[in-house]
Amino acid sequence: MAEPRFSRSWRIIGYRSSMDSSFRIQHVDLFCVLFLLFIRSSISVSNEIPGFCAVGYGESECGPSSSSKLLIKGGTVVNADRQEVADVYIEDGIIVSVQPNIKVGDDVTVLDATGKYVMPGGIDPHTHLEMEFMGTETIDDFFSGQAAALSGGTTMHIDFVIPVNGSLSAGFEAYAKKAKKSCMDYGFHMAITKWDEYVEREMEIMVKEKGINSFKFFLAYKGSLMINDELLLKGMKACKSLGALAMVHAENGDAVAEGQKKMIELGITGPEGHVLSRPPVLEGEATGRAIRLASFVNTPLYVVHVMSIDAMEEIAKARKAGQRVIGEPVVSGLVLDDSGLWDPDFTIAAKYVMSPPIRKQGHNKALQAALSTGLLQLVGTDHCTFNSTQKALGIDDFRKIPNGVNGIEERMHLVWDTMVESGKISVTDYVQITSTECARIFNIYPRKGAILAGSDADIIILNPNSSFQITAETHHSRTDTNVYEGRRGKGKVEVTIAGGRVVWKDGELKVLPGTGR
Ligand code: URQ
Ligand code: ZN
Ligand code: ZN
Repeated sequence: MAEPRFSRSWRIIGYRSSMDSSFRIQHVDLFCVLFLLFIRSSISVSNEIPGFCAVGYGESECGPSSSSKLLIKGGTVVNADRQEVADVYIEDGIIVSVQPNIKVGDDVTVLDATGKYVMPGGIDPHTHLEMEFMGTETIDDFFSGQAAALSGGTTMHIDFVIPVNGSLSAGFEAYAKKAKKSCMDYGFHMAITKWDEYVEREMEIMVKEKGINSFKFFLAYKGSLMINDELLLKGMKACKSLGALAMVHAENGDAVAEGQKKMIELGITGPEGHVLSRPPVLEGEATGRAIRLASFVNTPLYVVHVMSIDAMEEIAKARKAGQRVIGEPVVSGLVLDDSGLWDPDFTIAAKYVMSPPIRKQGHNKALQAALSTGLLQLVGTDHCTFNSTQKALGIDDFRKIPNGVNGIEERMHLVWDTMVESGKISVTDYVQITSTECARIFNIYPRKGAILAGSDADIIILNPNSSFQITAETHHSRTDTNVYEGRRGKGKVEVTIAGGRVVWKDGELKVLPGTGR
């Protein structure tokens, strides 16, 4: 009987036979209650996020602060190329002026930033929100992942669209839908997982009509996302002709499969098998291969999540030879080592499983050094969160542990503490590697990545004399574990402004689904 599911008549008909009248009435009420709950739930997504409140800064009712006029007073304004003590005046989401002693009326909300740094909000070039992967879906969606980002001083991210059955447009539509609940600005890269006569045309449409200017090729994840060199060459040539940037996940997927088989045959099924099955040499081989093929095609190359000395040295060699290669370390590779993967407690060890794997002590220090001297150019997170239940899909076979770690909320703090507090880089370098360089590479500078008149008002106020502590208990991601659990450090992002609205202050998040562009 083809009646619409929620028509009253269907429901009553459905139950008349077995239920007494009072029950039916209850049923109707139950239906209204369910309907109201459904409406309410779309509003309450955000209530699952700790520290969230709908009351805007300096406002009484819900939502981000709507006072569109803001003055940030007396801070040290830092851009990638200079720093100065100056005020920043904002109207309607745009920076109007940056100069000392700006006078304003009393309809302007004033934030005191004396003794603190006023910097462009972080831009994370590498995230996976609401991504279907390895038989499950990342636990953070576009709302929770972005809310976590904002509470950590990141005001934009660039996510990876995965084609649907190889179709780029279908993939784009799916991700555009996911992103509707955004509470901060975002961009898209597109993965290429298959090649046929349509893909090249679709890449052109993505570049010319959909605002995508970068495409990612996976040389690992055999049987799912992995592509071969023939496709990589075709993809690089298409990127060259379209003026798009080729990005690569560089691990030798065939050798990884071999390594995995060997571990299982040795009876090693735990998370440590993950790191043992894909050693740094397999990352170095694939990075070198991709770099040489990019020079053969003569097109720039962006190497994502550089996790080892092996890969970093391939990039450094190519750059020294004048080749346009960009290297992106991620926070996990910069500050962690592989010791956690050997923890006897599966839940603890599995949270560190990502690819390429987090490496032995020493690789992280070398990546920090390469980043501080410009051999590597910007820092991402590869935020790709699966909670402990999802990770347990691989409880008896590490090949089934969904790969990915958190970081979108912790990046700005961990880079400040590890790289600035330690004196490895300056404050202007910090802005360069956490915001400006990403904006420049993906062609959104200076709208993004700068505190200049005319730029979007995506700004953070960082107090260098304060400190932070990371725990899954207090973080804003939806996952129940955190690979930086218990970590403390210097520097605290006290205020985050996104699109001219104060969305994070005094430990409170004020974000609304649908405000991100
Ligand atoms: O490889 C990636 O970048 C995705 C699938 C995230 N997972 C990971 O382990 N890096
Ligand atoms: Zn990857
Ligand atoms: Zn990734």
